[in-house]
Amino acid sequence: MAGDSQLGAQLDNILLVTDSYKVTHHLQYPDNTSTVYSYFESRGGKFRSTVFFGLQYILKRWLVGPVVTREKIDEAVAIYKEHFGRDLFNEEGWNYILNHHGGHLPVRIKAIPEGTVVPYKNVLFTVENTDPKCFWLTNYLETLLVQVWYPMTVATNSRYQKEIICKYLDETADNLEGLPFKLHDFGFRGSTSVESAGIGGAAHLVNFMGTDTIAGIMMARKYYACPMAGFSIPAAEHSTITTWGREGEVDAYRNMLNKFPTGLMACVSDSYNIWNACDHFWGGVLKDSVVERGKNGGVLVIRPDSGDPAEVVIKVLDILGQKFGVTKNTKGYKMLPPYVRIIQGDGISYESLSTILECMKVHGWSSDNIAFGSGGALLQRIDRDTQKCAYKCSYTVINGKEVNVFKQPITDQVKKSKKGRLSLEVINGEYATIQEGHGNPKEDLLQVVFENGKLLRDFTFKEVRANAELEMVKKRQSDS
Ligand code: AOY
Repeated sequence: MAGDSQLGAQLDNILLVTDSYKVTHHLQYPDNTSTVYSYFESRGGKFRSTVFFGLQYILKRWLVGPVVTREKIDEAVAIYKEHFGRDLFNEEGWNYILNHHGGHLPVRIKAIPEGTVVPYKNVLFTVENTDPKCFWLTNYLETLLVQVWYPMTVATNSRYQKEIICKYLDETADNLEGLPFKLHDFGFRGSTSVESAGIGGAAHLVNFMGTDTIAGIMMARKYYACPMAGFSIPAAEHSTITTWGREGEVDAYRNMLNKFPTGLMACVSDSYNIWNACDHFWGGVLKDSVVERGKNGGVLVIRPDSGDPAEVVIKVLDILGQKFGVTKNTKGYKMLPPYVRIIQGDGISYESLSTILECMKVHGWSSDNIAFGSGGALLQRIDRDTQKCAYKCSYTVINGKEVNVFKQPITDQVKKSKKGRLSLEVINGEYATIQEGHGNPKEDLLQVVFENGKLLRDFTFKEVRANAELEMVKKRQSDS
């Protein structure tokens, strides 16, 4: 039992990664059911389009290869017997997969390529059993597969923030060059687990290149063949400043300049009085050192971390502008000298970004002076309802007869589901889900990514990023 814990738990037991009630569902379908076909969609939600991302991680982590073994079946038998107080587990069905499929799951999963941006209310992936005896397996997998809502929703939320920043750079900056580093992931500590931080961190990196969430980098490396998906810089936290004592604040800042004499360096500056820190320390006692550091290509990034974000950002920019001077860029907006920038990492969300950037614009400041950090709102302040993610059966074969199935609750039209076999096509330049098997297979954008235990498509992070890139960025890249 090498690798097993004290309780003899089989690691990664797919038989146990489901909701309890699903363990009883093989007994509930009509007699002679031979196919169950289900699909996943965003039924609506906060953002009109979703970035599809993260299914490949789930497939590689849980479904690829001979994932059913004698030991896992034995463990599931014992666990479910105790859990329900009786024998309900489909031991025969799982034994069949072990004996007739070598433990490979007899299902086919078709999905839109990862990184694709699809309007909500369209099919994103479909699942069906490939062995008629395993009709019950399709929805046994729902619990695990629907967890794709998380990476998909983080990638979507992050991309909508990229759209906002892009718009303001387009209006107030010389170019869009800085965009990939304008929203830095601060969310590791606010995540519910290292695994979640990895998944969410990687999802943010679909759109951006800056992160402090190392777990996200490791996830992109292992599951999406990306050697280094994200970058960071030396930066202070409050402890590295406050340990110098209140009287030692300026010495702490001077030490930062000395220890990091070149390149980008960020310093949180609100430990006591952000106005004083900008006015009398960075722009006063330390000003010559900051300017000198600039001559070696150094960039000091000042980080306020409290107060009303929009107000604080404007006031910090005004103080730094007075102290270090300002120039006007090609669009007529104010720029600090190239060796001083700011990063706002407190209170950043999809909602607050527009407020801050609009406030900067109104006050004549280019958005190129600032970068943002986001933690809780980026990786945690979302749920499955943010994009109303759901997995529903739309087609079945019973007694050899094909049946289109759906739900249509009188109490909620939003919960109405699609009917029949589905294909995702572009019609008149727009994504459309074709129902009831009426789609044209040649036009179907859903690709088989998994079949009978094998991964059939392996997307690289580079492909995912290219698929998710903003239209404005793609246009600028093709123009130049
Ligand atoms: N990191 C840019 C690099 C990162 C951070 C991480 C929570 C950074 C801060 C910074 O400049 O200030 C986790 C809070 C901050």
